[in-house]
Amino acid sequence: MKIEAIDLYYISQPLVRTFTTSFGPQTDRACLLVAVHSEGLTGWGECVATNDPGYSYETAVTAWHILSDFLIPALLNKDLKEPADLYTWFKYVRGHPLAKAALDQAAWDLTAQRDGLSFAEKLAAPYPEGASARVEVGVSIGIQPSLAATLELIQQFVDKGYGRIKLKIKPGYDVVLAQAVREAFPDLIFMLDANSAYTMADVPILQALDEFDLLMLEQPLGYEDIYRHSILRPKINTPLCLDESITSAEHAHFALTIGACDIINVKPSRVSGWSEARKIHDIGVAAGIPLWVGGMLETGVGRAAQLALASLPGFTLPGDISATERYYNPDITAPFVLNSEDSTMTVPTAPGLGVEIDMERVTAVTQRKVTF
Ligand code: OSB
Ligand code: MG
Repeated sequence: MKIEAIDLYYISQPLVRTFTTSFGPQTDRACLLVAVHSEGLTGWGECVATNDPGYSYETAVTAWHILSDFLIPALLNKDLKEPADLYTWFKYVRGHPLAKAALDQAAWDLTAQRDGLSFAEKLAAPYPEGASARVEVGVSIGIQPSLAATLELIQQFVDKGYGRIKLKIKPGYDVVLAQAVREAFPDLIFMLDANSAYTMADVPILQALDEFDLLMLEQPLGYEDIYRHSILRPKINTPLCLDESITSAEHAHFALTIGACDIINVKPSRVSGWSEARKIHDIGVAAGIPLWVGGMLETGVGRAAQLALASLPGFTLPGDISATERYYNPDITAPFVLNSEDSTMTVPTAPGLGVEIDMERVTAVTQRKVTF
């Protein structure tokens, strides 16, 4: 497929509710969209880099630079056969996985449409089990102004049908939170995400979390520090999950080899895209560890592709793929809704991403658009 033109959008949408993590609060969510045109088809991708370099060193502005000055020129006029071709063309650009993943997503969407397959069917092609029709999901809750507000919000999401709750923690707001939640909800399946806010000096705090029967503890230590997670792991009983530290299949392999984690949160954006995410899926399955698909407050464009990834057989734990209306209302696509009876979301089945994009809404939230 000859890549004829690419549109790049900088959009910003208000969040339904402020999302606070150990990095700070977020009230509006910027992101980039790419639309890749070839042979009468358009593939869409979302770049989840945001306003600040808290989670990743990339921001929407650095991703705009990397996409427009390097990645888009490297893709234009190329003959795309399969999405993995992108890794060859992008190889000379070091890092910048979030920028790369946007075009990777669009390449999967485009080639899946060409093949008459849904994104999920195309991703699941190597597996005899195929893609699942529904995937289990949970909800990620930011740091709230008070414990009472947190408990109330958990109750609201439980009432909506969410079967797994994730809570953000930071030093000073950890044991007290876990204790209050466990007391109020004795049977709740919940987990904590520290976003790298702790060090080895905090081991006693992390050990104190053992008694709350957490599903897992996500990324307590430094974002580049796979090694110290391997030192921490035998010191705590809570299953340890890595997010930020796993930036490639190579690092997933390394982490499992040295015993740095029990579980991996696979975010396609964090690892340069869906081909690499699938490699990590295969490494995790071979190692016999549970996997789940992480989120970055995606719009419906990114959510559709996350659902496709989560439909692969190795994703056995609920993903951070909550209904889009909890972040954006309206969103730039038709909303993805929770199947409240079993805390699942339905994987799109139409060719490609299989989601309807509301171009009027895209135009309304676009701050900058360039066509290459
Ligand atoms: O660490 O998983 C994270 C959101 C933005 C950046 C990092 C993270 C998150 C979430 C939200 O936890 C997941 C979601 O609901 O999309
Ligand atoms: Mg995380």
